[in-house]
Amino acid sequence: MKLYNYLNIVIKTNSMKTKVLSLVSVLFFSTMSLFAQDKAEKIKVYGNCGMCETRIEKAVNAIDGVSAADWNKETKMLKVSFDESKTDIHKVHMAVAKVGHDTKKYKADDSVYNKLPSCCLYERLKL
Ligand SMILES: [Cu+2]
Repeated sequence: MKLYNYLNIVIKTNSMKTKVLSLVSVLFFSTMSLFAQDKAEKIKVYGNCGMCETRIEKAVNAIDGVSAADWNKETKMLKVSFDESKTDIHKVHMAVAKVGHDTKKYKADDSVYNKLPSCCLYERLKL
């Protein structure tokens, strides 16, 4: 009888442990998936008009790992979401500079800037 009681307790404890373990793993994996969500950042990108918006967003969206890019011509702020395991914010800076738009980190080549349509010739940063 004593042995039966003992076994009964062991079995109950074990099923409790299993429940706690599965709860812990559920919490763990949901936390992991939160971390796996894309990182969102905002950077200033110099530009003027709707054409600039198209050019900037196209360049940023072309980066592998970028899921969203939105540039606002009023605020000059670019909102970008990306997978941190695939790319980083430096690549975003470089991509917009490459198509003629200065950021605070990278300046576009004069040759690229000079080829922009006249409506896009924003006032350049003195870098
Ligand atoms: Cu423009």
